[in-house]
Amino acid sequence: MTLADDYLDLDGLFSVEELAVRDRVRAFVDERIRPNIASWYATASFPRELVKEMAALGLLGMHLQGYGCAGRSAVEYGLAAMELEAGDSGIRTFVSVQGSLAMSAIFKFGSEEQKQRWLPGMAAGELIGCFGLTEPTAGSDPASMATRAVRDGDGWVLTGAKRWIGLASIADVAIIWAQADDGIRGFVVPTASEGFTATLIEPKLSMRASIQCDITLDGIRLPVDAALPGAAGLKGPFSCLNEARYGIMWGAMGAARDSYEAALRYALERRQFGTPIAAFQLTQQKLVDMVLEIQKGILVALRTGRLKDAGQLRPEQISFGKLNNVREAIAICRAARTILGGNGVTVEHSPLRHADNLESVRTYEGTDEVHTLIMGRAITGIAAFGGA
Ligand code: TGC
Repeated sequence: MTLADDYLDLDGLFSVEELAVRDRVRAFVDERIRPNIASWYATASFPRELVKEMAALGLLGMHLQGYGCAGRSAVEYGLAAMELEAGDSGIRTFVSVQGSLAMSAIFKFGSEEQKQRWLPGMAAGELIGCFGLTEPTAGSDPASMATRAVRDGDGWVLTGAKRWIGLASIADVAIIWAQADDGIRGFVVPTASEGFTATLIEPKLSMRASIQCDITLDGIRLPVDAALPGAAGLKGPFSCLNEARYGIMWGAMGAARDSYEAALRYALERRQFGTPIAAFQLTQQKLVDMVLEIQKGILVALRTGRLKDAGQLRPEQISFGKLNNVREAIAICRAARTILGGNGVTVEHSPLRHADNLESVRTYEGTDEVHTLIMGRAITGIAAFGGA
């Protein structure tokens, strides 16, 4: 490691085992994602063939215990997310939706039968899950969701629509959050159920190597035991969002690091005015600003991860990391693109792809504004989320 790679020797803060997990995922990204990502992005293709390979690496439900999951620590999961997103946000999103959202919902709130039915297959990459919370008219404010769950005889009937749902068109199972008479509940919905339709949202200018869908739920009939017995109210989905938001704060630093490295390589090779552009003071300032924010962002993620592993992490602390790290990562990727000049707008170079992906990342799992206001509420005691 050189100062260019790890200025403050942050590697010294991780255990040998944590670094081994990171290096395994880094090698996978180098071998399987980097050579192909430009083509997947250009053609808007999600590389489904990688799912079983990621499962074999223990990346699906990585931080969950039992049911075929790897039972890794929060810090190890974070390091894996960082490496995956150095490849592409869309690939890290797959792991987040599958593990942090869909599997976490079943793990945290499911019956033993639901866990046995779904989790081992999901950990093995044989079954894919999605997580339906956001709706066409309920994004930042999921409390206003219109999807309804009505008791009918000895079962449930689900009616409504969801939007921006990752993986829905290839999913075997959907965790659907719906308003019931007694509040918001979660349901485990096989996607083969009559009345379930997932439609790809395309074309997109972001997350092109990833799948996001509209879902319609047209009077889906479910048995009574399709409800997640442990979830009552918004606390259920929000607890799953905590897991995904946590992974994002690490992942964003992976995209930032990859952009910085691309810019540094280019700046050392590219000559203008008779000298490498790395010799220009303005270029050095950009590179130094990137190093400052990447190293600080990793420290934020690591502190958050250690708190999570100690069982002491509060949701508003996750907002700190998600807000800061994604915001800084976008700025870094855009600055990296400027060093690449005109060449930086081609798909051959990663920084603009990362920056475009991060527009989605800064929006899903709580926008910059939502996380700002979660922090504002935490420090003032006053909720300022909405109008009258
Ligand atoms: P609020 O009154 O604050 O809370 C309601 C209940 O939830 C509890 N709670 C939490 N519990 C665990 N973790 C958290 N982070 C929690 N935040 C709140 C809270 O204690 C309360 O419990 P109880 O027992 O008192 O009822 O609810 P609010 O409606 O006022 O919240 C406001 C706000 C803005 C913070 C919240 O609505 C919010 O976080 N909005 C952003 C929603 C969001 O992130 N959406 C993205 C969804 S991602 C998705 O659907 C797909 S993207 C991934 C993909 O598929 O690709």
